[in-house]
Amino acid sequence: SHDTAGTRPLTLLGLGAMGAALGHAWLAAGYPLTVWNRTPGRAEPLAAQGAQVAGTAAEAVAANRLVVVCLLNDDTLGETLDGVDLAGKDLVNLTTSTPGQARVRAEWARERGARFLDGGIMAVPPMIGAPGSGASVFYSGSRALFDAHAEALAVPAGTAYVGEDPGFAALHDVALLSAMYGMFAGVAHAFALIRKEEIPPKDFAPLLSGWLTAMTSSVHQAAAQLESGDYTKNVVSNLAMQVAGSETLLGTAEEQGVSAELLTPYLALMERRLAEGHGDEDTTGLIDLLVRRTG
Ligand code: FVH
Repeated sequence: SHDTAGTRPLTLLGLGAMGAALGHAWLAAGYPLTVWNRTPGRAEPLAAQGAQVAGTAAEAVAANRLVVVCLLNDDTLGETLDGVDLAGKDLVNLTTSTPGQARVRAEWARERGARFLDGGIMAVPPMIGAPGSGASVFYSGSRALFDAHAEALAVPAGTAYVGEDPGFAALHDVALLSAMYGMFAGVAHAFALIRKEEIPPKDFAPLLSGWLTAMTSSVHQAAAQLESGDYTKNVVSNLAMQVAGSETLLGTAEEQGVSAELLTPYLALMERRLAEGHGDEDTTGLIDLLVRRTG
């Protein structure tokens, strides 16, 4: 039965940096754990903490209904579970994949008689099992599986169920990571601008961090505009003004001897949107320029 009782045993396949952190968290919380890793030596620290070490992936899967997999990539998962009996198993895939790979993997699991839940981990290993670290995992796929194992799944990190579509966890994960890289790009450019001056980076950092934090409200503004379809609603800094201002950004980069290569793609999109007659919007319309038309 798929009850929700306390510390039921589980299996973990993959003991890399992330898998090991997950394993330690479950053991520390008192969950009986069976583990397997291609390179057996990596199981030793977990064995010392009380984990059962299986000789093969098939043995590890056979040991428990709940099977968590955290391997390098989707191909690795396919190789590891090839020919393994998954009938009646609850398979939770914490291996990073694309949404498309997760959907195919969900169907693959269903054909083998397993329930499937995909997870996108928003954390690095030291954040796992550390309350207050901010670690979280997006889950999508079988709601029944998510509910049945809610307690165990909440041990390593906070959880958020984002939909029945098994691709949604990966999609949320990658969307957030992609936004993060946009922020990293801006941060790199900002530090490059001050690099040759007598401005200590450690004095500049709190100013930059505070500004980025203040600007996060733009996320909600964009969401509200996308929901309403009116990109001119509550506009504070319109596109015409921002494009005019971009000359100052480029001029400053030039003066400071800094390549503007991280900025120019975004500025070019702003110019395109303005040229299409949307000077009274802010930057939400750029999203429509990014989405490729199909058909
Ligand atoms: N570490 C991180 O910061 C990120 C945070 C967000 C989520 N990712 C994803 O988590 C998956 C696992 O990542 P990891 O950090 O544990 O990765 P590694 O330390 O490199 O461990 C890889 C494990 O995969 C096993 N493995 C690799 N190839 C094979 C194979 N052909 N057959 C069986 N197992 C394989 C490897 O085994 P071994 O090398 O020890 O024998 C490790 O167990 C990943 O999707 C991240 O994107 C982590």
